[in-house]
Order: sequence, then C-alpha cells, then structure tokens
Amino acid sequence: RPSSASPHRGAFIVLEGVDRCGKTTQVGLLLKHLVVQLGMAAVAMRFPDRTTLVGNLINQYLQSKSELDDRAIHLLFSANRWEVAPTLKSNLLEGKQHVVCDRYAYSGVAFSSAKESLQNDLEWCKSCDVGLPAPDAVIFLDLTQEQAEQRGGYGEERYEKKELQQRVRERFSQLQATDTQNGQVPWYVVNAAQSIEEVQKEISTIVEQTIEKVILEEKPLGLLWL
Ligand code: DGP
Ligand code: NA
Ligand code: NA
Repeated sequence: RPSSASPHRGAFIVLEGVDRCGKTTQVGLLLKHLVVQLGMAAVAMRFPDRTTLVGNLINQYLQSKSELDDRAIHLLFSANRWEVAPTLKSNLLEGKQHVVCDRYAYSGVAFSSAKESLQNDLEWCKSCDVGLPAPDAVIFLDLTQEQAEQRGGYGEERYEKKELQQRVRERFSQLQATDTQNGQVPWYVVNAAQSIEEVQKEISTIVEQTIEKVILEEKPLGLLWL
C-alpha cells in the first residue's frame, strides 16, 4: 500500500485535456480520494494560477478584456508557471505532499501552437518551459471535439472555439508522442467520455501506482524536457 511507506517527496501528477473534458472535477475527486480515503498528504494546484500578478494579466486576456501578441501571452503563461514553481517544489520536496495539478506546460504548448501564428514554432513554444519540475505522470483526459461540444457547448472564454480545440487535441498527442519517445514522463490516456465514476476509478489506479513507484524507487524529481 502506498500510504504505508514513508515518502521522501510527494508525487507530481498532472491532469491535462481539452476544455470541457472534466479535468477540474477529476482533480477535486482525486484530491479527496488521496486525502480522505487514503490518508495521504496531498494538495491541488492549477495553471493558469489567476491569483498572481501575472495570472491577473492572463485572466484579462482570456476574458478578452485585453489583447496581447501571441508570443507575449505565451511567455506570460510560462512566467506564471515559473513564478509558482518554487511553491510547487516546496510542496513536493519539503512538504512531502503529492501535488495534483490541473493543467501544466503541456496546455501551454498545445494552446499556443494551435494558433496560426505559432503553428510552426512548437520548439520555441516548449523552450520557455524547459527545466520546470517534470511530472511523474501526465493523465490525459481524452475527449473528441464533438463530445466536448455535446457537453452543453463551450463557454465565453477566448480559446473555447471548435477549430482551435480540435488543433489543441492534435498538439497534445504530438507532445505525448515525443515524451513517450524520450521516455522521461509517462502519459496515461483516459477516455473522458466515460462516467465520472469510471474516469475517477481509472485515474485513482494510475495515481496510486505512480505514488508507489515514486516512493519505492526513491525517484528524484525530474526536469521538464531536458
Ligand atoms: P482553465 O482555467 O483551466 O479553464 O484554462 C483557461 C484557458 O487557458 C483554457 O482555454 C486553456 C488555456 N490555457 C491554459 N494554460 C495555457 C497556457 O499555458 N498557454 C495558453 N496559450 N493557453 C493556456
Ligand atoms: Na476553460
Ligand atoms: Na477546467
């Protein structure tokens, strides 16, 4: 049982997916499962973290209250991860808490490189996030654009448009392919069209196995895309 061994650090779990895939719900359920049912030390984090100064600029942009060059906003999303990275690291290393994170640099690259102006600049998009703490697992909640749309349509925010979401999904699978090739960050694809309970069960199994691996192998925290 993962909870019986004493952790040298927390495991870093990232949930990714297109808009409306149910990520935020699943992050909440997973946190509850780890803390309440398994008695583990765990916290939830999310990106963008709209509570910081940079996060506030991102929030204005997403709500179309400001316009920014595509590269400028990309760098702000990345800066938002870097400014929160010390807290993320300290949660994992000093706090020995598992971190369940709603989006990360994968969203950063997938959303920006889905834009026409950056479609040929995947490597540039990745470069500013190189060296951030690397997740121990990426759980990708997979939903087709059609299935996402059936969930009551998209909201009002900037990226919630059909064609863009379609390209974002393609970018995610590109990122999955290169991570898998490099063998550093394992990806797990979960069919997000299943019921909330089914999705939760699959995620819990993946996360418990990941935690066990991190603890038993005393896996050091990796650096993203290095
Ligand atoms: P959320 O708060 O999880 O609903 O995310 C807000 C929107 O921002 C969503 O459409 C996904 C997008 N997004 C999240 N992270 C990034 C990022 O790093 N870069 C870009 N360009 N978009 C992002
Ligand atoms: Na959203
Ligand atoms: Na969300």
